[in-house]
Amino acid sequence: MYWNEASECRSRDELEALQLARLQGLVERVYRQVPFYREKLEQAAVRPEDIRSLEDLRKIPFTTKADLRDNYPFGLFAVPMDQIIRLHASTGTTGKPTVVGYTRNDIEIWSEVMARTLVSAGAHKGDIIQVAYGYGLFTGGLGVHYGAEKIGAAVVPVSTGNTSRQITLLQDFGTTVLCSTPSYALYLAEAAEERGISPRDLPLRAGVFGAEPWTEDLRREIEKKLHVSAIDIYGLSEIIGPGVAAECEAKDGLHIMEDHFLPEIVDPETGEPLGEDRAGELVITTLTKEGIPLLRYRVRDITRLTRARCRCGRTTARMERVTGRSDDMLIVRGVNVFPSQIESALLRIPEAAPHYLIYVDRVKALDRLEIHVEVSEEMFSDEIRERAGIEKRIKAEVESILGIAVTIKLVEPKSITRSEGKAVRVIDRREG
Ligand code: DLL
Repeated sequence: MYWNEASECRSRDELEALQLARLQGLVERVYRQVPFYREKLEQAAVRPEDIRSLEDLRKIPFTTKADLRDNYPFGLFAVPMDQIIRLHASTGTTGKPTVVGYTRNDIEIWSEVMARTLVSAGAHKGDIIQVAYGYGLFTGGLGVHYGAEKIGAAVVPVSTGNTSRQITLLQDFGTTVLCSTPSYALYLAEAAEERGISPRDLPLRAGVFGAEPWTEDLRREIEKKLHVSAIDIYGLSEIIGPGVAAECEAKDGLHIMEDHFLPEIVDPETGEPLGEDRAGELVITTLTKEGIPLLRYRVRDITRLTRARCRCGRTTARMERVTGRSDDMLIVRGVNVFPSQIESALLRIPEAAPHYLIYVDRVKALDRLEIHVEVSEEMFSDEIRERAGIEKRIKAEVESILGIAVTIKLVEPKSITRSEGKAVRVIDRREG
């Protein structure tokens, strides 16, 4: 099922011709309207007419999150403020948030790409879509909301939190599609179970999950517990919000909405473009956005691209599920560690609950990784000997994946704070 077959299934030649025309228009526009870009392009000795093919994209300098922060709040906007009808912002870990502005046309494009996303996840008119992403400056809630309205579904704008109410709505309204972070979906499934409600008895059919990295194992766990087909959706506020890429029923990579977002993969260290199927940092150029268009934006997420035809019939490039970010990748004793690797290991141990928290400390100049893992109620009350056995098995599993020594600490069920939005998985207590 497609929302917009003409756009999602164009021939590659047609698509690339459209991308080039849009790219040329974009460079021309920002050169004229955004002093920051004019200066950057001039420094690189690139003029709009130098963009003659998609390969010429490489001549354009990158834009980074630091550029957005330096031009806080509206310095990179490409239209007068009276053309902006919405502002969103993402909370940075340091300093000022990054602010994005949307024109009416940007909101239309966002609704369009979210409509494609939801239909590709199996939603349609007549569905009851419970939006448990946060509404507010975060793009998750309103982004999904507009897409759901566009396809003609009934939207339940419940936002995050109030788990009891979420469950009541799932039951009473007969929600058919749930949209939330994957960690919250798992939490909801467990909370429902605790209240003696079996998701099997609910009409819920599909889950549209994203906003944080998750694994194939977690997908299986959520699908089993919530009794849904779980689809991965991807996006970031700087580019538009959710709606940048989404899985189809084949669940074999996320289709990038390539007529609006031009993807590249580069080496995170050198910035050199990498070929098809090589893992590296995602870079996106927004081809159609008016409010805050971005040229070659360094997304920091690590993935790889394929342009091989998908069996769903869409012709757009697919990105592999994001395993982590180049900047929140942990380096522990010189080894690169992604929280998702630890999650996969835990999900292979039946006694371990997929709730965990990774502490990184530096003890006598040596990095230490301690992972707190929740166990089931029965296991926790088991004898010390049995618990030691489980700890040992988890340790062996994690160490075999990471290749470094870790300490495992089993903690009481429900003792790790649940998140309603993005899960906090890492507490890095190292100095400097
Ligand atoms: O998280 C937008 C969004 C909302 C996406 C709802 C999907 C669903 P930001 O708050 O700007 O925007 O965070 C963007 O979150 O660069 C990734 O690191 C991470 N992220 C988003 N989706 C996924 C995903 C929204 N499916 C940052 N898998 C991105 C892995 C994801 N990471």
